[in-house]
This record gives sequence, structure tokens and C-alpha cells, in this order.
Amino acid sequence: MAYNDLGEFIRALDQAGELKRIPFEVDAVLEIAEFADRAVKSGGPALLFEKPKGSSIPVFINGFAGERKMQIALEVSSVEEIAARIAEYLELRMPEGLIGKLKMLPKLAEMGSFFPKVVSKGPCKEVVRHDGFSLFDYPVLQCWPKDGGRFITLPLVFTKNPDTGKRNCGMYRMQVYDERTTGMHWQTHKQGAEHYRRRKHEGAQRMDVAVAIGADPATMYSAVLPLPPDLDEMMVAGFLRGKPVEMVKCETSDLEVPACAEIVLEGYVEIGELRTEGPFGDHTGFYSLEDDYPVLHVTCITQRKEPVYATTIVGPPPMEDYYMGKAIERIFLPLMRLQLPEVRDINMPAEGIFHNLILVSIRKSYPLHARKVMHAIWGLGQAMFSKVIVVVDEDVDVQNVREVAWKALNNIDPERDIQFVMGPIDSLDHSSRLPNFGSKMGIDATRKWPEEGFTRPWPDVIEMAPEVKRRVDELWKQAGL
Ligand SMILES: Cc1cc2nc3c(=O)[nH]c(=O)nc-3n(C[C@H](O)[C@H](O)[C@H](O)COP(=O)(O)O)c2cc1C
Ligand SMILES: [Mn+2]
Repeated sequence: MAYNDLGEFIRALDQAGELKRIPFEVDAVLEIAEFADRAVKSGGPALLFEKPKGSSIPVFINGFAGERKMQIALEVSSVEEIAARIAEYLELRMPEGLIGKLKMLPKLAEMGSFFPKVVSKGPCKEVVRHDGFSLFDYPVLQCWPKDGGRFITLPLVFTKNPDTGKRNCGMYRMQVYDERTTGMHWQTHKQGAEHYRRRKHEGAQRMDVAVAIGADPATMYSAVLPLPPDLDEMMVAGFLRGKPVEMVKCETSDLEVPACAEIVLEGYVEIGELRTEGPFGDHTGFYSLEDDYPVLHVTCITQRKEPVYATTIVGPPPMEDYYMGKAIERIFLPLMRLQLPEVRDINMPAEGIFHNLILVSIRKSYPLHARKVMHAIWGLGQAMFSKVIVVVDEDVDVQNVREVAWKALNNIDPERDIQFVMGPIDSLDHSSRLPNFGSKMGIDATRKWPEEGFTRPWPDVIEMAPEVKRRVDELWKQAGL
């Protein structure tokens, strides 16, 4: 049964032994972050701080911070189940004959149930405040010592594409500047930034923005998914939870937000207004330096009577976002394989913080096939950020990083097998020669073929004969080993 809100998710974590309530006072400045960091690094529970210093609103953190928590969030026993569900839809073909078509009806009905539903009221409207509010009433974290201030780190930022009217929901952190103003850190490649550019292009003065903080877990998670532009995150959330997301109209704009949200900030971004954002201890494990970003002016806050403030911290990996990203890797594999069926598996190790390193195994079918796969990945949505791509043959288990390192390093003649290309760079990369502009490296670590100009013999990997293994299994026991 789909969770109706954040509260139900928190209860489910509690029942599974994946939640710890902290009943005493803890400071939202740095202390909660240190708790969260230790908890995620030791495989600990999600945390609910009942008495954050200076606020009556509890803080929930690390709800997705682990494989088991991700499973509870998405109500599966393995996220591969979602990949399998997606694969099932991708294989849907128009069946032959009437009986076949009738058999498809339930599937089609199920698809219809993913679409979000507009409702007239919801818990996020229990309190509506047009004035007299302050963002400092909320227990917004300062995560790291050199951060530029407090940051809302788990917001669902809603905007509309002015050309198509389609909604977008992305997770973009928001630095709290004062009682009613925040930064809006949508990086240039993201949909929020694209909507802003389009508004600017049409000469608009303002763009409406609504931000939901805290919702049912599938809805929260959908905001981080690297979906194609104009594919509604709320529809995907409906697919993930198997039930439509209920949306309510904002008080001050024609945007809609999840009715179950804990807290909603309504406001606008003034086109052309930029302000220094950061520094911020980021998911690279380094501080992102100060940069100019748009500013959100909050004009109205709606919320539950007793909301919970949902947040996260990022920093040296692995953090909560690693587990969110790992599930993305699993869920999106069938979609990637739709375009690239030769891909067997991919792995983005925690240390590679998603975009720095992607390990790919392929079934190699023609000369320079590995290069084709690299270029395809660099052309595939947010996978464009992949700084280093290592392509190996299908017999290499990319989930085993030691095996990849061993085989790949043996297989490469660096000058021949490494490809450098220029391309768009993740805004958080601090090493590229210009922001958002730099180079990438592809490593073809597949076995080289004569058709690729490799005429020397290629050796086999060493393996013991199976009959010897079986015999030694026996002798091993006999030896008391
Ligand atoms: C905890 C967390 C914080 C994030 N913060 C930002 C951010 O500040 N700016 C940004 O552009 N992307 C951020 N992201 C990544 C985006 O949410 C992600 O790229 C998403 O797919 C963007 O959606 P869009 O394609 O609809 O723009 C964050 C992701 C997570 C998990
Ligand atoms: Mn999107």
C-alpha cells in the first residue's frame, strides 16, 4: 500500500527498526549533520530529531540512507523489482487478436493510474500564511563549518515550462538568506534553469516557483530522477508508488504541489536577479565555491499544523545521496539498454560521486564498439556529465571494482585505448578549466581484436581446471583446512 505521506514512511521505518528518535535538544547548526554523517557511514538508522534547537518542528534525516531504507521507501524487496516493472512496460507490444488486446486492458488501466490527480484540499493547507512568517522558524541545517549559511537540502522545486505548460520537479538546494528569501541552485543543465531561460527569452519579469518539503517517499525521490525534459516527475512518482500523486493548487500561482506535503513555500524568481550562493559542503566531498544563482522570494507558506522538516546532508561519500543514486543506476538500466542493448551492466562507485566514474560492461560486437558506447553515454541526459567512462567486456563484473581495476589495467595500452573529448561538465566539478566546460576520458578496456589492428595473440585469464577444484574441495576438508 502506497504511503500517503511522510509520517507513514517514518512509521514504516520505525517498525522495520530503521529509525531512531532523538528526544533531546540538538543544534541544526552542524550537530544534526554530524549525527547524520556518522549514522550513514556506520549503516545506522534514519534519524528523527524531536527537539532541534530553536524550533518546534522535528527534523527527519537519512530516510533514504541505505539499501534497506531505499527498499522501504519504494516498497520493494529489491529496487531491481522496479527495473523489472519498467522492462515489462518497455516490452509491451500491441498483441494480435481480440483476446490478446483484452488481456492488455489491465496493464493499460494500471498505466492510467500513474497520472497525478488534482484535488481541492490537502494537509499541506492546514495552515496558510501570507505574512508574518520567517524561514528561520524552520530548523534548516547548516551542514558544514565553512558553509555560507543554512541550506534547505531536500526541496521539491516545481516550475512550469512556459512553452509547453509541462511541469518539472527537481531537487535544487536553497540557501536561506533571510526570513523570506533563498537562493535557487538549479544548475545550468537542469530543467529549472531551462524554464528560467525560456521565461527570460520571452521577456518576462518573474517566474513562479513552488517548493514542497517533505512528502511521501516516492514523490520526494522522483525529484532527483534524471528524467527527460517535460516528463512529469509526479507521473513517475505515481508509477513508483502504484497510486496517483494528489496535487493541490498553490494559493498565489497556478502551480500545483503534492497535497500531502509537510511544508510548501510559494514564491517567485525575479528574472535577472542573481545573488552569491555558497560556499556549500557538497556531495563531491569538497566545498562548492561561491557562485551567482537566482533568488527565490517567498510570498506565502502553507503547511501542516504539525509538520516534520525533511532534510539531508551531502559530503564525503558515501552519504544518503549515494544510496539514492545507486537506486537510480539500477532503475534506469533497462531504459539505458533500450538505446544501448549491448550494455550488460553499469556501476557508479560511491567514490566516483556518480559523474566522475562510470564502469560499463558490454557485449562487444564490432571494432571500436566500446567507443560508440562511451559517446552514447556522453549523449544520454545527465550521463553527459560522466568524467571517466571505463568500458569492459561482458565477462567482467562491474559491481566488483577490484576485478575491473585488475582486468582493465591489464588490457589497456593507454595511448591507444584512452580517448579524450570535450563536453559539458557538471557545475560542481572544481577541476575543469572553465565552469561547465572541460574534458572527459573514455577508457576502452575491452579485449582488442585483429580488426582493431591488434595482431598479437591475446592471453586467457587464468582459471583452475574444474575437476581439480572438485578434488581439492574434498582434500581440503580431509586436510582439516
Ligand atoms: C540531495 C540532493 C541535492 C541536490 N542538489 C542539487 C542542486 O542544488 N542543484 C542541482 O542542479 N541539482 C541538485 N541535485 C541533483 C538534481 O536533483 C538532479 O539532477 C535532478 O535529476 C534534476 O532534475 P531535472 O532534470 O528535472 O532538473 C541534487 C540531488 C540530490 C539527491
Ligand atoms: Mn525533470
